[in-house]
Amino acid sequence: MKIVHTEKHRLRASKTELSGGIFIEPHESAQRVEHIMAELSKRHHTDIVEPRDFGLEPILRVHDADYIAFLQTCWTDWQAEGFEGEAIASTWPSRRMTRDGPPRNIDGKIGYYCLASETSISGGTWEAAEAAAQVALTGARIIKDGARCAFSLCRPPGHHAAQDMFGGYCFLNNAAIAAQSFRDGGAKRVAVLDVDFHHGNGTQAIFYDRADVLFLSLHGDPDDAFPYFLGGADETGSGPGEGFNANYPLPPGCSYSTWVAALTEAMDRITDYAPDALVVSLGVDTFERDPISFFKLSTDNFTDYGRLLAGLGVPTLFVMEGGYAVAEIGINTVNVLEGFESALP
Ligand code: Q9C
Ligand code: ZN
Repeated sequence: MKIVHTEKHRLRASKTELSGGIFIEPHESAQRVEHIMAELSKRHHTDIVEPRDFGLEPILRVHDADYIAFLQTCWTDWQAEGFEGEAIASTWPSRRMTRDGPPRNIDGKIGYYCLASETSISGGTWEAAEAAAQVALTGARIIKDGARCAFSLCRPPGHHAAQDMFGGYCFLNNAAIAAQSFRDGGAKRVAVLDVDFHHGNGTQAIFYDRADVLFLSLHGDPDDAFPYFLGGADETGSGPGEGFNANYPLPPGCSYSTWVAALTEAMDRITDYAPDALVVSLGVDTFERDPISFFKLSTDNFTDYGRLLAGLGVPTLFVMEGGYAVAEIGINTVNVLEGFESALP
């Protein structure tokens, strides 16, 4: 399958992640893509293409204009304030603090647009995020032009980013931007299946009141896992979107058999929906040795569920999300893609 990749992901090079009360080296690093590219090359996947530039318009179909302006100017504004470190939110419009709109000061503004403070913004973050969205859009175009599947190797990831919020290592919702571009290109119904360990809160929020995009997510129970404040099984959509959102929260220690039972249920929902295109938010942080997650998938399990996904018979765009066991991220990711390709007719 075609793989969309750009070296511009390296522009996302934040030096800090707030974790357990200290600053650590970010889990979400350039090495992740390096390992995936190395494994693709080792296993002779050579059909690698650069993203095209679709401009800001398809990004603005998903994200609010004031949020995009914030991302573009955040680092400059932060430096202009005289702050020494990277841009990190520390105050939010939380419960019982409901004054409307973003404040003028960047220290307040960043809190307005932030959902979790582990994610710092530094120089190049906007440029890398924008390039990752183009990687997703290019993958969608490859499928629109007739390919059965494609892999958009997005970095930074996207599924935690909502219309006007960043966090969880995400800035622009690559999968949602791709899904919306399928709709704008004539697809009647699109499904987004999120198999990252974490709930795709951003994607859910973006499509929650819509019936034209079915969102399904398998993830660590939000009682136990980030992002904590969304991802319950009782979140089924609102208004015209009622019945078009499906969450499968799963417990600590979740085995592959439990996980794949939920996947089978989600796949049945997709089959009933009969979408014209499928976007898979592909996080491989479900791996048993992932440093920040608690599912127990083995390397072979990734090949297995890749095969199962091909059985849906729907044109499929894989969009890279999380996965932090860096030494194995390439093997696990390429296993999904090869499992999928091996089961195509
Ligand atoms: N101490 C994605 O997988 N919380 N994002 C980390 C670790 C944030 C994960 C806590 C996890 C974000 C795309
Ligand atoms: Zn994740």
